[in-house]
Amino acid sequence: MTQDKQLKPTAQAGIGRRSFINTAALASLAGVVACTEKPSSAAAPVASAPAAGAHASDNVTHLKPGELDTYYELSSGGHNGDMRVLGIPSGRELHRIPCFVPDALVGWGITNESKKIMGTKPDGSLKYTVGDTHHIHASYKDGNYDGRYAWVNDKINGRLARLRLDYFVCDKITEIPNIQGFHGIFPDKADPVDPKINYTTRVFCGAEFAIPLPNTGADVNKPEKYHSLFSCVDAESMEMRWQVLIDGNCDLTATSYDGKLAATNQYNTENGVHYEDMMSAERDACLFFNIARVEQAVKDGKFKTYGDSKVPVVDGTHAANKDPKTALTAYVSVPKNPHGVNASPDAKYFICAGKLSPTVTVIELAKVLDWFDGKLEKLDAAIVAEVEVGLGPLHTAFDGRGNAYTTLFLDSQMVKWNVATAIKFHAGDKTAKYVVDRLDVQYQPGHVNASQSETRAADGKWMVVGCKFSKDRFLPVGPLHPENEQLIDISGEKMVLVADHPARGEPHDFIIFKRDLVRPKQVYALEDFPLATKDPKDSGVVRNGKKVTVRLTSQAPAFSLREFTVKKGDEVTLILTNLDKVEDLTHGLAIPKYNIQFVVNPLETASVTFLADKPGVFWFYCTNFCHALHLEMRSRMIVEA
Ligand code: RUQ
Ligand code: CUA
Ligand code: CA
Repeated sequence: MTQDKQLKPTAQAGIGRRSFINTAALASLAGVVACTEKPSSAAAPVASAPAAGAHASDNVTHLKPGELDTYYELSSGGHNGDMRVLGIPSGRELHRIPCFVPDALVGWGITNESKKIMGTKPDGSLKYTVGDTHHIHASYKDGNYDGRYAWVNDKINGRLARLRLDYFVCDKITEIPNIQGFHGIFPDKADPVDPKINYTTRVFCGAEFAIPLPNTGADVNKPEKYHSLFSCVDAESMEMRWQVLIDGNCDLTATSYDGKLAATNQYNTENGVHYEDMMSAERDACLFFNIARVEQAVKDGKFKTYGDSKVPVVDGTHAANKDPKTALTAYVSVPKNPHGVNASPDAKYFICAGKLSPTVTVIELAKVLDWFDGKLEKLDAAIVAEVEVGLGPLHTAFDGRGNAYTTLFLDSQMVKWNVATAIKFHAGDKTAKYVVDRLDVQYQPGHVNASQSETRAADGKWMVVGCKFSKDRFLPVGPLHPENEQLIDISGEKMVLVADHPARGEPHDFIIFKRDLVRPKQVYALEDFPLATKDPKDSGVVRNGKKVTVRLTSQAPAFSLREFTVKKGDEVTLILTNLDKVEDLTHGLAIPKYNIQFVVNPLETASVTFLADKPGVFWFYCTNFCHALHLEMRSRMIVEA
């Protein structure tokens, strides 16, 4: 096969009506979005012909009261800065997990414990109060989720948060040095050299925006100084391990099941500063990292550091990686401004979606490894299919039966296509019909995921499509519309739209997994909190100069102290332990005029520190409805003048 042939996108007969979107057409991307929206007459779900055999949705459109969902969905919350937990198939939102931004319900960003995780300035105030979560992925063992952790990125301030899936709380946040526009993340699924480590020990992070390194203000007008870094964070310690200096940028991230490869799609190989520059080339890249070699280079001391950061940075640029046998990176050419790179559950392929090209590119991982071993002459030969699917392909999900489902943002459609047939078609069999089905969605889908899609155990039951525009699908609520998360049954040949769920802006990525893969605990353990007050009799006020510590406990319907007294000007640390050990018996503590509110779950301890700067009587009270005497659950804080 000639290189030329491999690089030319091949078209499925009858659907290859449009090719690349050019700069002129994209001059107003907003305009493109507006005029491809379907009129509301097209809003009703397109009837799919009834498929042979039973569908997952046959009996479960709505769960009956008291019935539990069979899958969890962990979803990002976009510039809400939070993380969400939903039940699938009901689409009910069960929980929001605060991480990067303060949360009034639980007092995240108010308690000392949460502030320590979030990070503070020298004056004790929060370092950041905004976040933009996009990508969420969980830890793996043997190619499936192991229920230990999940991670989510903050694009605004370049942070990675970890969630413990035993308590569904954020326990660590790491700020990544020398990057901006932190976008894609993916945990590894195995170690590249030690086969005994068949679980996640690293999290890879892609930076979308290139910045001068170091970013001190000296090199703002020197384009050659602008770079982005691909970063690795230790899954357990959450410390930075290493970074790779690259040409172009990172966007989304994927990892192979054998731990040997990670990849990121690149839409700005041009290193453009303006969008016209970023879309000037006909092709960009899917950039592969040889993890074992990167880590060997770090071990061998072949790295630099930038600015104040001590994190080793190895050189992954084109210039430094010309010889495949020593290369740390491989730049696989893919069409114009790709978005999304997803690993197929058979562990063989990464699929890179075209975005500005109507194609998807299938890259065979064994061939990329062959290239690194010097056994494949042309890297482009790792591309085993590059086929047209429709306009604006963004993300791809899988059903475990060889089919892929790609969101078509501009066409407002899901396209179901068969990977093996697409490979046949690309190899020259023009009778191979790789497009299996199309389904209109409402409207402009971004992310998609299917049940267990990003594991070896993809089960092809449910798919959720995150539609960026909901338009006319819900009661109008003013200018800011909810998004439309659509539930689609993919258990049959045809996709069947089952339900619309509104979502507050703005979820991006999500994962859907079987409920028995996590074992959440619903009551804390007293011993887990060094500050816990185990006996209500130990409650009281301890003074140390101007620093005052108040210990108290809660047991419905009372706090252990009826009142406590401090002096104006004291720095007060209030430590509250909830001694109620019954599931669901959470108390809250709010202090009027002191801007304090937080909750303590069963057997949890939390603390707040504040300056008693206002004299008077302050009724602190329980905010979380806990008892018939919940309203009476209040005590006095007396601040003496
Ligand atoms: S990226 S659809 Cu973070 Cu696709 Cu949002
Ligand atoms: Cu305790 Cu309400
Ligand atoms: Ca580009």
